[in-house]
Amino acid sequence: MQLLMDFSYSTKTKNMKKEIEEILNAQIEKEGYSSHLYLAMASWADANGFAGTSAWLYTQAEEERTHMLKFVKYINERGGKATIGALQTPPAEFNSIKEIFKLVLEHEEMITNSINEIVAVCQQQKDFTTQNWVQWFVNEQIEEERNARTILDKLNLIGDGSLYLFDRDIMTLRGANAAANESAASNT
Ligand code: OFO
Repeated sequence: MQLLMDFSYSTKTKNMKKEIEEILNAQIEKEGYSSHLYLAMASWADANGFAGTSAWLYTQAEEERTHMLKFVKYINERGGKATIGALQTPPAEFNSIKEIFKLVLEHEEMITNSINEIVAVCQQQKDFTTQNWVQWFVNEQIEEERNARTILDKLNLIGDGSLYLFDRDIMTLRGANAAANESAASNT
């Protein structure tokens, strides 16, 4: 009796080169860690009474999870094999809201470099389909960095002042930046 199912009948063609599969799988881990990191920050902000900031970070953590899923689904759709590994433990303690957003910006700059590296590997490997697909992330990173910089600008303006209004209004920045991005896109 055959106990194991035979998956060799898969109709998917292997359209993905090893180099592309590897770098996209590495990005799954990075997007997963982004989600984890922002969740840890959200939890810290929540526990310290920053309801608005935690809402922003919880939403961001969800967004990062959808980014990770996009990579998982794309790799499998193109006949590659997406792998899900263990994630590094993010920090549990932060010194301030400003420190959190400095870390967010640094992290997003690292992700931007990582996405650019994917584009470079696509060009080397002449995988123009993946290069075209990953363009969504190239644009997304412009927004991610802009969001973090806008928030840091607000925090610099506040200086040592009260964070009450910042925490109350932070979610409106998400909408404002989305509108700015849309208008920038429609002008190109
Ligand atoms: Fe997935 O864009 Fe942030 O990390």
